[in-house]
Amino acid sequence: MAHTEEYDVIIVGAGFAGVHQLLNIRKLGLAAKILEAGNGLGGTWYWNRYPGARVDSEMPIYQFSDPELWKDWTFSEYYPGWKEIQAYFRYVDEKLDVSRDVLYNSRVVSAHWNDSVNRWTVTTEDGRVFRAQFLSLCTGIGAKHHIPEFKGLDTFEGEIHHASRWPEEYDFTGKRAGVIGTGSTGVQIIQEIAPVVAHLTVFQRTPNLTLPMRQRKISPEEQEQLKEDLYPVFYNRRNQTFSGLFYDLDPTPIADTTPEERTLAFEDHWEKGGLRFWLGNYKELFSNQAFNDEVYSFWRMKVRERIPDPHLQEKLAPMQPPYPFGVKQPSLEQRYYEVYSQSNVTLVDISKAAIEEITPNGLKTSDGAEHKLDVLVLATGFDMVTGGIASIDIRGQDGIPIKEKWADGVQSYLGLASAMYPNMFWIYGPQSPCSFSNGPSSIEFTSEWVTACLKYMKVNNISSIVPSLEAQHAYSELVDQGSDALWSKAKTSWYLGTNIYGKKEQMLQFSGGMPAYAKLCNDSAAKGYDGFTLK
Ligand code: N01
Repeated sequence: MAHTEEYDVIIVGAGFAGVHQLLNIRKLGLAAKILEAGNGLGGTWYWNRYPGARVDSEMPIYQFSDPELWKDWTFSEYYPGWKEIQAYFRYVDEKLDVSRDVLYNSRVVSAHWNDSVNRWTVTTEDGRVFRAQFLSLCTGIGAKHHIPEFKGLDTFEGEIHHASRWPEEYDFTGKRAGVIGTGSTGVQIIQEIAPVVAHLTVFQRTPNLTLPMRQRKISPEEQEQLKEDLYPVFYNRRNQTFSGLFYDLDPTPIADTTPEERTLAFEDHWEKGGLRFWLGNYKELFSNQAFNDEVYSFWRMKVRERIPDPHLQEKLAPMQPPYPFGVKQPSLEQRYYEVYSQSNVTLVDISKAAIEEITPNGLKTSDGAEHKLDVLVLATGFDMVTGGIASIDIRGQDGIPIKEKWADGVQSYLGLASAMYPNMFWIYGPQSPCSFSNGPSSIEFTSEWVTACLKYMKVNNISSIVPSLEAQHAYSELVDQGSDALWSKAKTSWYLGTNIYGKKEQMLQFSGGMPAYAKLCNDSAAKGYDGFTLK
């Protein structure tokens, strides 16, 4: 029988959330261990090292807000790439010795609650067993990658890589590459590899309504000045805006604005770049179809200016919106549209001629064409938001695996806990603001909330906490209402789980914004953790 290691808290995953949890729980004097499937810190930035992977929140908002950490760190670009973010995690590790409390190469496969001792028993793939009073799931929203069941996939004689399982080294020079998928991942890979491949074939089902990144270098001097003047303001501002960024949605009713005023606002967002045209736009973007059409028209005009070929214009920025603007995540691009004017790049519209099968030499579409390939990149996404947690065999008071519970739709209380699963929290998971918010903004808020809850329990001698079913139903209904707006008009969207065949359609994230979310969580805590049963 395996030796059992005892801790106060087991944390699953060593990305932003897991590291933040560990550093804060350490301060409470509790013994915590992170179990991490990979061989390094970074979470999504450990796994997603495909060419061109970079963050879409601008510097400095995408890092820990602890001054001890930001005062000695400088990024070189406004939107840092994966290598620099990995280096940042190594810096955090050197400074605070995170790794002494991390077990790498340790994929958690099960977590079972034992009511009689108030403890979780957690096991890893290699058979190690841990027991802890608390379980903190920091698995992120993209832990489970998705490979569609393409016919003949295993017959391909070239190389196949899913973007989030990228090899340490890969040289595209002289290769005929194919990319399936034009989500955020696909866009980043396509613009990065187009200049080096012999030929690139992009298989697009739905165009990405991308936004200009406006990437730029940032000098250490400029950053030092910003640190003195603005960093604390940026970090304090994060819980005050819808998306945890330092700019916000504009609540002005469209009816109270003029077309000229709106056009000037669009121009301003476009020129400043980043996510502003989306998360700094008028709030009605997500509920007012007529206004959404106006936003789309502006977007289409800007994009078409960069595409000389009218056929390509229609494929990449069609006259009819493929879905309301912003109800699927827009990717930030740098030279994406220019790529398609290169003579070595072909765009295949698989909404017209679907992928029929993968052959030993390439990919066949339903119009009979065979596209010859040496390497096939799957930028086909993830079983987002729920996949990471549901792939662990988690059983609570009733012994039912959480995956079974969630087969009919995810339910939670406050997007961080689940009825029947005591002393279990998740950070940046189902029904939290997740990717409607800048990652570290919502992660730090929830992680601090959980840490304060553990402190409250310790001080008040409380050994278990679990949400009531009533509170869970009420909260989940509130989250579901968020899908009433324009969100469901996209045919496939990971926001609603419709990117995965057979997954229940529901809004998986809290879409009311950070301030509303923080208020719900803080109100519960202020009332002695209202909605929870404490023992
Ligand atoms: O995944 P996606 P992603 N046949 O699901 C296509 C974050 N992220 O990895 O749109 C053919 O968005 C699918 O087509 P369609 C970010 O939150 C951030 O790109 O369903 N095609 C789509 O084009 C993002 O939103 C960054 O018609 C198929 C693509 O594959 C989230 O992760 C970078 C198919 C999947 O797009 C997910 O992004 C990367 C099939 N059977 C990711 N199945 C940053 O910039 C799927 N597709 C920080």
